[in-house]
Amino acid sequence: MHRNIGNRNAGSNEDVPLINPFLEEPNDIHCIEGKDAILTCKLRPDIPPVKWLKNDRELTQNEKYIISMEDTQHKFTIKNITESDSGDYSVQVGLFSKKIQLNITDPFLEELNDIHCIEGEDAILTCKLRPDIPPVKWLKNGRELTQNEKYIISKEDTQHKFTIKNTTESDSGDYSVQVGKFSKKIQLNITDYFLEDPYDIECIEGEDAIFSCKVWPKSPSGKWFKDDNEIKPSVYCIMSTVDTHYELKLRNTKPRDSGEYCVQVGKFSRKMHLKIKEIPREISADERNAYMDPIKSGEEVRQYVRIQVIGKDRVGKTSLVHRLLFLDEGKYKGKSTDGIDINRKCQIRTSDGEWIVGEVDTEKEIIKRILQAANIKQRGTDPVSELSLPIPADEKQMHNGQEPIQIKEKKIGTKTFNEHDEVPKLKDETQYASNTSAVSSTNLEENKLNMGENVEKQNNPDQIADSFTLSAQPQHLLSDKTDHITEAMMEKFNELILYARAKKEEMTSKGLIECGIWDFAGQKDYYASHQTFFTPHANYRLVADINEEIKAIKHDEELDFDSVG
Ligand SMILES: Nc1nc2c(ncn2[C@@H]2O[C@H](COP(=O)(O)OP(=O)(O)O)[C@@H](O)[C@H]2O)c(=O)[nH]1
Ligand SMILES: [Mg+2]
Repeated sequence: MHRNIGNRNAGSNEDVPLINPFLEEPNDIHCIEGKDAILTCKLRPDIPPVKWLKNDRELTQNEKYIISMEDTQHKFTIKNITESDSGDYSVQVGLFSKKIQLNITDPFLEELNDIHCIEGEDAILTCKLRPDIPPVKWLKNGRELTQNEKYIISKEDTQHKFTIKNTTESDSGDYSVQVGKFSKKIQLNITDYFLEDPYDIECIEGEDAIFSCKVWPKSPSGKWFKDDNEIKPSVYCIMSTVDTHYELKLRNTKPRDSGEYCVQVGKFSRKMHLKIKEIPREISADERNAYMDPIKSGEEVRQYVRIQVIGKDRVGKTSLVHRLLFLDEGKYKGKSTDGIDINRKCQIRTSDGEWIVGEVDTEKEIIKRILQAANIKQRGTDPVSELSLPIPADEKQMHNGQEPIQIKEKKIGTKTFNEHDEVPKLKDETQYASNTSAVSSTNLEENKLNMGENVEKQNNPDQIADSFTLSAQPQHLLSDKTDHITEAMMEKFNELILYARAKKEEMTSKGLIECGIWDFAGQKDYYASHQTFFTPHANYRLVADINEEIKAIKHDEELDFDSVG
């Protein structure tokens, strides 16, 4: 009978049972991934062969699908199910068929929450999962984490836990729990007590050093350490807390304060270094104070006007600067500027906006005075007696019979530059520097610029006390006297500081502001370097050749303004 019925022949009436073979309705199945799903149905005995289909396609027995039967109970087992096994199945007996839906059950019983934890604490990631689920995997940024000293995986009933011991900043990130094909994300945010870290400090001895940091509100109070020893408050070590700012102020630092410091807030700490730069012992207490006072008082305003002269090559920039500064145009032969020439021979009076041209600037003055000091010690004499000393015969010879030229600086302050002032040839200086008696005209020119233009031949006896002489010296004499030179310079140091200060005060009282005229080279080669010097605070003078068609110039300048010299 069974065989007859089983001898299927579509359309043949004798093969088709006329009564419903299903003894009861099959149920939809919910199954957890990784498990076996068993689709069952109760069928009458003596029925034609039973077919199992998925999405209307017949499934045959194999490793994955097992078809079995026990009395009236028919079973279709799907082994080790995955997400792809879910779908509409049906059991078909002749013309009768019933649907069974297989659902892969989400193993997660609840949604997961992101975790916030403070650095140093243990972070516990948890999730509730169905019982009877395939193995649970914990991952960070897509990579599986296995149990070790840092990570502890545990479970209690449906509650699964992943503990991260002693968290640090690097533990923060995207974690996920994976069960079969299902996974859920948990974001771990490690909250640091420190909102702003303290940073390393380098300062000069005598300055105050202040370490500061900002922490989360309600953080525990901070402790400060130096080289692992807790710092106790004193008049030199002041600790303070303002809102969530912690501060350690070390007053009047000494070189021995250098070292590693640490601030600890609860379990968290930050390390930082303090480096104290020592002031040379040779500098006296007064000088130190003179140096430290402005540092402590905050800032010193430098008033300086920068005028930048720009424009194409050979349009007359340098000529314009020379004219503005009353420089001897006869001497300027239209030689191209290399790079940038900075002319500091000009000051601006704030009271009436008057330009004062031709002042000797402080820096050059200081250099001259140092050279003066060096020269005096070389000769083993002081400036007053110097002129009365006879010039040694051999020295005279070196000058080809000329007297050594004594050069006097012009009086600083009031005298404006006179273009007819005689500019001496500093032949002796050149020899001093190059240790040779042959002097090229180029050297002469360079020395003139180095030493400042405001020099004239010494011919006024009233100014002898201030005079200095630069004369040729054989090399061996120079080396013997190096220590004396250093000594002389140190002696002069105090005087120089006083001079510079007086000069500054004088300028301030007269309302004078230093002004520098920056003459840029116009050749294209220099364009790249010019960008460095362009600043919105400078005053620009664009020079153009009016012989060129103005439209073309305008176009050119607009295009190239950023790269114009
Ligand atoms: N005709 C005329 N020539 C000038 C004028 N200004 C400068 N020059 C000449 O143009 C040439 C280039 O001048 P210079 O100042 O070196 O140009 P810079 O390259 O822009 O600095 C020199 O030979 C100057 O003598 C001017 O106003 N008129
Ligand atoms: Mg030029």
